[in-house]
Amino acid sequence: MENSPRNTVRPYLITKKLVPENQETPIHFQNGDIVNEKLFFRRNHFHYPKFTSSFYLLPIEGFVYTPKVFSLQEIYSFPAKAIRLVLECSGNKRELFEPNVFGEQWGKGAMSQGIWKGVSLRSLLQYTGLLDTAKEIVFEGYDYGARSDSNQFHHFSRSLPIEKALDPDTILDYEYNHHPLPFKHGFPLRLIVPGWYAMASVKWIKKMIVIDQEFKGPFQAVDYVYYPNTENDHQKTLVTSIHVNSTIQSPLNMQTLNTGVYEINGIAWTGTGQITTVEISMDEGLTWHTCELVSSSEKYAWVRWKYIWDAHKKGEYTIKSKATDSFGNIQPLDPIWNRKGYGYNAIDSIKVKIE
Ligand SMILES: Nc1nc2c(c(=O)[nH]1)N[C@H]1C(S)=C(S)[C@@H](COP(=O)(O)O)O[C@H]1N2
Ligand SMILES: [Mo]
Repeated sequence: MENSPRNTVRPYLITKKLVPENQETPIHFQNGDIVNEKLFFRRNHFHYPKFTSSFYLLPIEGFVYTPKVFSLQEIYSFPAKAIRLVLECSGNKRELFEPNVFGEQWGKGAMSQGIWKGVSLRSLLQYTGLLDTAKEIVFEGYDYGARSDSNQFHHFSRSLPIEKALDPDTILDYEYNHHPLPFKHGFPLRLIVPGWYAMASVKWIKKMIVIDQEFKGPFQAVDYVYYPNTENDHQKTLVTSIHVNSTIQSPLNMQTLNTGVYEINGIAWTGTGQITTVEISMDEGLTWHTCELVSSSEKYAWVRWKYIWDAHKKGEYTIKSKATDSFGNIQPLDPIWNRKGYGYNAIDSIKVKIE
């Protein structure tokens, strides 16, 4: 009876807000490398958009030689590319910043991973060309609404510098895990920008506009900016690449265990290169041990790691995990605090009690 399907308990999304829908992945209960669409985190600024996908067309205009409108059929007919990659919200782990910062109070699950498939943006731009003065490409989403800082309506729009837009791994995606892209994740077309925090991966693309200057829309020039100071905007920088990071999935924070041998496991990821090392500490960071990487370390994807822990001594322990990537980036001991709470990547830390 105990193992009958009726009694199988499955994890759910963790609800942060209902409208717009913001829910996180139960990341501690993901033990594979592919997150099912049902458990993929959802992050929206506005209501879901309403549009008719049967007449869907994608215009590319602005500073191009030949403005062009692509049909979905055309886009599906171009050579496709599938990439396993982490999408991580730049607000992931925001609730851990001290002092606390305003914004969605994400725990550790504003991230997921799966297989994204679509056409390189680069191939579409071959048909339009780019003028010499082209600087950035703006991606406008179908969704829109008012922001709390103005009563004007805005679409969710963001831009990419031409160089990143031409990276063959930057794709216009129409499939997730070998199925049509789910509506909530941007059907029929979403941008996927590997290695960058997920705000760059604009869902429900309405049109693309090539511009000859820096885009200043509020989701680029107000939000998704690191502001190091509380009082002023000095030294602000744009949020782009995913920081090297790791999360301990098991045991759980504040779990009580009996003495015994345990497998500590988790994930590590980065937007720059690949993960090279994950280390673990059982003594608040005094001594570190190298973990075994369970899956192969690929660009854009998370790597799973484990460490066998002989917990024979009773007491309270602080377990920490620290990842390093091939660019030599290492998770810092303390988070890099910023006013809007982006890019949290301090060494991951949990407490357990052995009794
Ligand atoms: N059109 C549109 N694209 C968007 C957003 C949005 O609100 N509207 N949110 C962005 C942010 S901040 C994140 S973290 C990811 C979330 O993607 P998901 O909902 O598919 O997980 O989408 C990005 N793209
Ligand atoms: Mo996000």
